[in-house]
Amino acid sequence: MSKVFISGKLVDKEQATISVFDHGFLYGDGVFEGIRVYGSKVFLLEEHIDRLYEGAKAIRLEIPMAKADLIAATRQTVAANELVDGYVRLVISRGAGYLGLDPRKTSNPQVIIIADTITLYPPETYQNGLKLITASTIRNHPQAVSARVKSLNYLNNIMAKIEGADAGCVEALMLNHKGEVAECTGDNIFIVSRGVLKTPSVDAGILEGITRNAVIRLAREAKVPVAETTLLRHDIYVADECFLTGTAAEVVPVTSLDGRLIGDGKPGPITRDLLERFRKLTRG
Ligand code: PXG
Repeated sequence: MSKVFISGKLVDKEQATISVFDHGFLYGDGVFEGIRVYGSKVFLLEEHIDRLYEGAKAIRLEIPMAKADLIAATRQTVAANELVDGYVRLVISRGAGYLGLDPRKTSNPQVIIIADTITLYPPETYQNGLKLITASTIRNHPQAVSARVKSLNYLNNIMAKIEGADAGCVEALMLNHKGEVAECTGDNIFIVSRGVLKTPSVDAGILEGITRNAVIRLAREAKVPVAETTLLRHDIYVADECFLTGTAAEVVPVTSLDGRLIGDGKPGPITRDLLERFRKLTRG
């Protein structure tokens, strides 16, 4: 029986319910995190918790728990579910109010922690790479709610995901309001060009991925030069290598974009090395 943390305690998942008046449900008013569990340990938990609190602050939502208590509750939920390798979802929603936008009329922000198994890409994907298309739906405009907030409103990304699925792709590239490369619907993007690892900077209007940052650290350890820089689709078309990073995907090679093969159409050496290093980091 799986246990969910809600209202300050662990309950059976059937008992883990929220109000239909919760503004997380009515308006997507809240923030979330998705975190991996490897060998019973919650991976980079503090970084995820920091991002969650920063996002909540940006949307003026006060998480009704101290960081240390939320960290402890996350570990407790993983342990109660005897999760060895899996996924933890933290959801903070504004709480129940009335049928109107005003968050001041809500009370009881909800803190929910779900520990579950995770569906991964099949091993072939890591050997052969993914095909991508560019979605027409752009990433959140930076002058709307920042893409750095992992908010409960993912509609732009969901629309882009559908565009990808229509084209037979499991991920899709999203551009920003200037037409620059931002990221994929649930993953950050990197290319390798003449030996340099490049990825859009946070200013491009992206989620600052925890996996992205871990991979940048691994690349620096491997003495691969890293540049956080503006990328255009053309840069990806002519790149030597391309890969995505994310909590679920880890490091996944990309071998074509909009029908253009990237490099020789096979996962490249720097991609494979970083994938290997990431696996060592997470699996010891
Ligand atoms: N960009 C976006 C838009 C994301 O939502 C990432 C990049 C990668 O960030 P991390 O911190 O995971 O390296 C994400 C991650 C899931 C799932 O269950 C993952 C994400 C969002 C929704 C679902 O796989 N986001």
